[in-house]
Amino acid sequence: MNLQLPWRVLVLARVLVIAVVGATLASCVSSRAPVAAQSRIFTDCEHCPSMVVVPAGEFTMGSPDGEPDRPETPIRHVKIAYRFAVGETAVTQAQFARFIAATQYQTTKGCGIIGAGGYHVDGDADWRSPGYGRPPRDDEPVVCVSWLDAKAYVGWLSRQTRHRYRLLSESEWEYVARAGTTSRYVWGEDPDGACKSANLYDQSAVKLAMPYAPANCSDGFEGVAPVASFPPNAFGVYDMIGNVWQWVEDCYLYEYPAWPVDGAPVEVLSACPLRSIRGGSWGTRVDRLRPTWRGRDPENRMNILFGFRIARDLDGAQR
Ligand SMILES: [Ca+2]
Repeated sequence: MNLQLPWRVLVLARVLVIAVVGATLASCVSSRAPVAAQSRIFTDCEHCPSMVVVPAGEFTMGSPDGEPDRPETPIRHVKIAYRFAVGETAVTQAQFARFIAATQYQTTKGCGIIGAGGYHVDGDADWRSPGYGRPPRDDEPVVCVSWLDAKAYVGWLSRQTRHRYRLLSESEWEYVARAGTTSRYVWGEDPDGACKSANLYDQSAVKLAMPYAPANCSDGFEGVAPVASFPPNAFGVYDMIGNVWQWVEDCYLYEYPAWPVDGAPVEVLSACPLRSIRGGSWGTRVDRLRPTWRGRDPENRMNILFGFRIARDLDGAQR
């Protein structure tokens, strides 16, 4: 399938985002002292996700190692000239449950799960019952949530805190995942080195009998792991790679467009058929845990391996 979108589907000018969002949030953000100004890690309310301040910076995005139908090119230089905050972990089951309780937001049922015979959609599965064969733990990342559900969550959190919460852009995600590394994997060049850094499809999980080879190491988790079960990266952020895939803001384009390269997300003026999702998961083979690998799925798709991570603007920025 050719996923390349016609160029009449123009990338939205960021000014549109500023116009829409700024109208509602500018006064709120500018009237409050930035919580993160003196702190590298902060929360905006008692039950809000813990946020890590990530510095401005630049990096090389992309790789020549993409699969035939999944390019990670053209490789380009991205300069993120602003600091921002990113969720220290993926959004947890308990954090998402609080959102549901406060809003009565309705997710839909029908989630892709892993069972006998591989993947199938379970019509009764949802974030409360994601097909683990047991209830999910409060400190596990919420899964069986769509991109639309993730957007609803950050909208609610923004209204609650009067700060602008959002999803990461795809380039911000890769910048945070790399955290200054330049190797093929964030842990180095050796795929067998994965298990000290990430929960993936490994020797602990051979019973899953996925249709590809497990990594040649043991991370100790057959399925999902509680958040922050593995060491943080150099930015102090946990689980950017592995455990659950993380929805990002961007509309997926088959190859990267020439613009934006300033940290802004790729948006299109028409309906977006696929959203980018990053990081790999406990059911993912190791070569897809490279920080440049790009997943893409419809924005209403739910999967036992799909969760999300949030971001927040700082310094009055409204991206
Ligand atoms: Ca594992």
